[in-house]
Amino acid sequence: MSRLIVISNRVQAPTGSHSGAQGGLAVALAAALREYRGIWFGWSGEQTDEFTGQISLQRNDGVTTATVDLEEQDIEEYYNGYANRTLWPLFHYRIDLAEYERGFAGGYQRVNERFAETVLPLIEPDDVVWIQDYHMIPLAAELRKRDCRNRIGFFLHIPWPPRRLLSTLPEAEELVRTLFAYDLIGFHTEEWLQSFTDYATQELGATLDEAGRLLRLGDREVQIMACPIGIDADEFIQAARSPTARLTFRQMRDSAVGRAMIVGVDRLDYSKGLEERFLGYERFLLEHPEERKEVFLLQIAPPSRGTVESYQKIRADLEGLAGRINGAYADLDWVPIRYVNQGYARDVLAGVYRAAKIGLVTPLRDGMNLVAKEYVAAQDPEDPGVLILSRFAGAAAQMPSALLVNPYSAEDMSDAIMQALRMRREERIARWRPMMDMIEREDVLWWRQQFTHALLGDRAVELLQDSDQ
Ligand code: ADQ
Repeated sequence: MSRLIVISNRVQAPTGSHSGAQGGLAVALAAALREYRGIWFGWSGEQTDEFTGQISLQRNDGVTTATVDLEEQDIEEYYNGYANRTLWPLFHYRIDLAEYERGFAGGYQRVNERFAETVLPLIEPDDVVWIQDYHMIPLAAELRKRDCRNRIGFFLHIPWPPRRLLSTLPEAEELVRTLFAYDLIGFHTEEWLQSFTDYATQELGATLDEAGRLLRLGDREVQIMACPIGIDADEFIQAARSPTARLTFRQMRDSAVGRAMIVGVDRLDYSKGLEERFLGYERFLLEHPEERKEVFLLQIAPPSRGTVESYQKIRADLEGLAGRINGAYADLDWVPIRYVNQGYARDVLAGVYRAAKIGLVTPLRDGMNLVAKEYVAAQDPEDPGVLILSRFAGAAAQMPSALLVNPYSAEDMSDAIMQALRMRREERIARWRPMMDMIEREDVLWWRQQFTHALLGDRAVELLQDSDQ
């Protein structure tokens, strides 16, 4: 009987409750695995002295996970190196931060070979394989070298960079060639898909069919699709109605003492445009002195990837900036920025979102951005807040009724904050409704169905029937 094998860098065993801090992706993949049965394979997050390929199998809440430990050099070169210091900045258009080191590239290749060796015995002839994200681009090619004939799909969660930027990567050509080992490649938006086809056709001489959905290179043919990820809308709406969310909402409104709260929630990452956001908010305070004590910005940003230097720097820079702005504007009874460095459970976040009059989501570049969708989903339909959204987030393509801004322009952000504060209830509802409809329609279930159905074709139905038995 065929199953779905999901492979990603990190594996998150489901917790089975919305009070945890699980992201939408983990929830979505766990749900797909429950539906199609199967296994979720990846790195345990643990370090071992020497790589052995020994798999630890676990079953949690209906999902089987299979994880392996990596040795120190693997973690340094593959994860901290090529994934976080080379591909992540490059794919977010930050070639100024990208580090091109042969050692990183070699480690990335080695770990992908190790993953291929390790996971191969778990894959049965009828299984379909779904590989996630930029950590694992060459994995299908490595599996094919080991004679794996299964259908294999790949989904990229981050942007695909424009051709000219990608060309700066020494291994670009090789890396893109390995993608032709897949049967299907998914991106969040048409923009990322087009950047990919642009590189494949212009640099490698691949050809595209008339519909723009099938790329050919030599004897390989790969189907491509734009398939925007959604949130688990039902679960999030439920979380927003939970007692914890209600309590948080009341606490936040009480502590706001009648002031309008603006909220930002992001992993502490340079792609999220946090410094630019603070500067945009500072511009607003400067241009509108009469509004100063009427608002405050709550920025929630738990640190991530703390071992990478650029992440230590952004943390220090942001603390410095928040301190400077608070120093310049704070008064006895008001602090303009509340900056919080920790993660919160989803029902607490839902209460925070709902209490905020403005959701400020201004990444400089983002594959999708789920916070934008969560903010909208948590709003009171009778009195929703306003979403200010970067036009460089993948989510902007699906949410044209948000206030779209250029996050590089402090003036643009300042104007949008003013517009949001002045916006009447009717307009807020008129802008919110179509976003909410889209979030409910194109939720995370829809996303994985779109992808798995394209990957499996008619077999999707068969697999579902099998899993019912
Ligand atoms: P991320 O870069 O992690 O994901 P995003 O899509 O915004 O970005 O998702 C972040 C998730 O983490 C959200 O579900 C959010 O609620 C949660 N989160 C953030 N801060 C938190 C906090 N302080 N406490 C608790 N939870 C917090 C990558 C890509 C995105 C893409 C997703 C999914 O970079 O562009 O949308 O994958 O494909």
